[in-house]
Amino acid sequence: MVKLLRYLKPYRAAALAAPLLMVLEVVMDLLQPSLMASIVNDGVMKGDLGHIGLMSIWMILAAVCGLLGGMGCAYYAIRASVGFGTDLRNALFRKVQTFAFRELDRFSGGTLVTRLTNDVMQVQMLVQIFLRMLIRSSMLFFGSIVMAFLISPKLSLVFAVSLPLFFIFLYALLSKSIPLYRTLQAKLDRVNSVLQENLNGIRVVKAFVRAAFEKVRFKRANEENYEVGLKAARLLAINNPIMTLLLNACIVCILWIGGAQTWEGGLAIGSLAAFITYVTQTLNAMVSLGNTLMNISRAKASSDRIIEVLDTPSSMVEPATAPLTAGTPSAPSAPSALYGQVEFRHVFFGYEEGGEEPVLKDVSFLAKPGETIGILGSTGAGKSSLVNLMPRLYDPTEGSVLVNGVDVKSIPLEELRSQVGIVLQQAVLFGGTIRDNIRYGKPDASQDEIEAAARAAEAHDFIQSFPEGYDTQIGQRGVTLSGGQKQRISIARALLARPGILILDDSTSAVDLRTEARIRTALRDRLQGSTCFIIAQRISSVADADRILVIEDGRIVAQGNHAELMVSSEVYRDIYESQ
Ligand code: M5T
Ligand code: MG
Repeated sequence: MVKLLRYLKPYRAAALAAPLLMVLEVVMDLLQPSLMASIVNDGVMKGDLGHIGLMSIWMILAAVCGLLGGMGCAYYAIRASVGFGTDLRNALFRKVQTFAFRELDRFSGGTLVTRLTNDVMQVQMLVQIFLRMLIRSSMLFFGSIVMAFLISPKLSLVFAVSLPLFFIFLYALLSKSIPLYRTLQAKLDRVNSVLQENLNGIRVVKAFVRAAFEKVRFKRANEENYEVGLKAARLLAINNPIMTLLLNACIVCILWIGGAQTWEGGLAIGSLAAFITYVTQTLNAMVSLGNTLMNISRAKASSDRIIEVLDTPSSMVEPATAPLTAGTPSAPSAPSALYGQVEFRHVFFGYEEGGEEPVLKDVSFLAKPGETIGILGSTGAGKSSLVNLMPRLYDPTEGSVLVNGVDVKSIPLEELRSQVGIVLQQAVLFGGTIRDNIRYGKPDASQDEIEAAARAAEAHDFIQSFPEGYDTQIGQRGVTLSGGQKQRISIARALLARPGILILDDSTSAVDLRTEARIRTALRDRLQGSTCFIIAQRISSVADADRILVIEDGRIVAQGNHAELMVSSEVYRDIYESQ
């Protein structure tokens, strides 16, 4: 948890001011009972109205000072903790942006949301509690003991009995409640994750009429949370009466012993009253220290989860080469003859490091600049995995991938990805207008460029048919568009940047055959000289490719053009006949 403290650094002035101001408040709090004692002892008992008046003014002044201190402390503590939380959230967000697909597979989207919101909130609260309550409680605790001792050393012996008693009780309580609160946090996480899962897949839930099942699942998670919460609340509920009982027992003892002293004249009445107040303050401070401890343990789980994200290095290591100097246009890092060439050399790849069987096994091929390569194979064969290695969404476990004749590991990621355009299998659109979605990778694109890309992707006509055309707003995931429309917008997005290498991962699966054929023709016109990889399920989608790679179970089992494969590959013939 200490690790996170560096995010408090920019706010160290506020983080320092808060406890200092709290000191002021506590000192004033500690003065009050003594002032009161003076009023009783020297004013009330002696009938000195002047003294009462004077002391009252002092009391009011002390109260105002205390109030100002308290308010100031709250202000700075909030400032520091909110600043801390904001910076921490920013740091987390920046970290997540550096993650490669491999790390994103590990933290699914849902848990990252919880970590960035709820967990940061918990830790932020803790910082605030720390800056206010921890100082307050510990100062009040020790200060009250000292003040009580100053009034009557003999009576202070009460502490010798009451403090250990309180301590034992608190210890027992905390050792029970801390694990309970941990469980509670875990249960709450479970509720959150069930909820998130459900919301992500709510359409499927509805389509399969699984709402009843989901309701039960959620109810169970929610009830478990409730039960543990109830247990914790019960524990806290007995806490208060017992504390009050112990406190009252203490006060009775003090009155018993102290009362005798006042009769004997050893202790003034007012001082006895003040003494009782100090004892109460001490014990209350102890309880509140216990609470702080509980808060720390609650925030521990959150801070662990935050640190886990912050400490996860990106598996994608950028090459150590000097960045391109500003001003020079991103120069191709290879001779132009190899521009657009892709080569796989004995590539092995698996999603789990050191895990079971690799997904890609010894894949080697060479795609020359300007070639169109079809990739065919049954589902789960490894087609997406293969193409994802080209823009370095993942790194191969063995072997190497070369783009433009250079190992992708030695090309700066930004440069590589500006050259390798990929339309992912799952079309993802963002909230915003259609225009924004198409120019996502090139924000300064002109309307003409956008339209040309949309035309090539056969998207222009349907976009025009919307009353607002390119300004049509689409929901967070483009809910108002059909699957095929979404796919075509994704293609337009990739085309806009005119990448030297274009990958279409099953990108026309939801588009009818005629439109698909038109897109293919348009692509050929637009991407003269670009290397294209087209993954498809239908042979017709790749039949006119220069070369087709047939993938089976992570291996290239055949390659050649349509005519060649019809002769040489049995697998290919099987697929052809089945269609
Ligand atoms: C190939 C496994 C999957 C399959 C194999 C995405 C992903 C896949 N796999 C994982 O273990 N973890 C993952 O995150 O890898 O998968 P693919 O490359 O996606 O197959 P495909 O593109 O040929 O299939 P499809 O259905 O898109 O045509 O065994 O279990
Ligand atoms: Mg796929």
